[in-house]
Amino acid sequence: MAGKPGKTTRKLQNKPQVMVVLGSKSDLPVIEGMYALLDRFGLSYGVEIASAHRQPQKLKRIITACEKGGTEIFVAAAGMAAHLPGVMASMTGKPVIGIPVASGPLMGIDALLSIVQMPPGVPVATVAVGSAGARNAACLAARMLALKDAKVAAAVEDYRKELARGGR
Ligand code: RP5
Repeated sequence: MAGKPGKTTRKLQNKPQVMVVLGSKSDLPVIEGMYALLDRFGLSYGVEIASAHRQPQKLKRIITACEKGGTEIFVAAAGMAAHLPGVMASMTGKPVIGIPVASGPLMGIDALLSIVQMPPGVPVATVAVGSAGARNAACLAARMLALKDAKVAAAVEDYRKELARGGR
């Protein structure tokens, strides 16, 4: 299931259901909490690093390959003037979940506003700043896929019950 960062070709051949793209390798610590949740929900995933500003061609190649491979949901994490999720939403019709990262002197306010304030017609589902947002991105992706997959739906309900018992 797991697609740990740094093994691009293998992950893309694996046709991940959920593709996570980061604006920089410096964003990697923010998404660490996603892996266990995505595994728990039984979702295959890949992780790539592609800056919308510095590597737009690489970003386009990743999205094209993922769409051909059957990726259903894209997640993007970026900081500062975080255009990555919005640019990805312009390149695909699949759902895009954006995670604002608190990098730089504005501590994530810049990224939050950059990600949430999309123009009409090009949505990005924006979650909380930082690692809580990353975990919620995994939960939101699972809830979306649970609409058509009973196993994922059962895993989501199991997690909700655990939270209700006081789990975190
Ligand atoms: C954004 O700028 C990245 O997503 C990162 O959060 C921030 C700083 O990037 P680096 O200079 O660390 O590569 O594009």
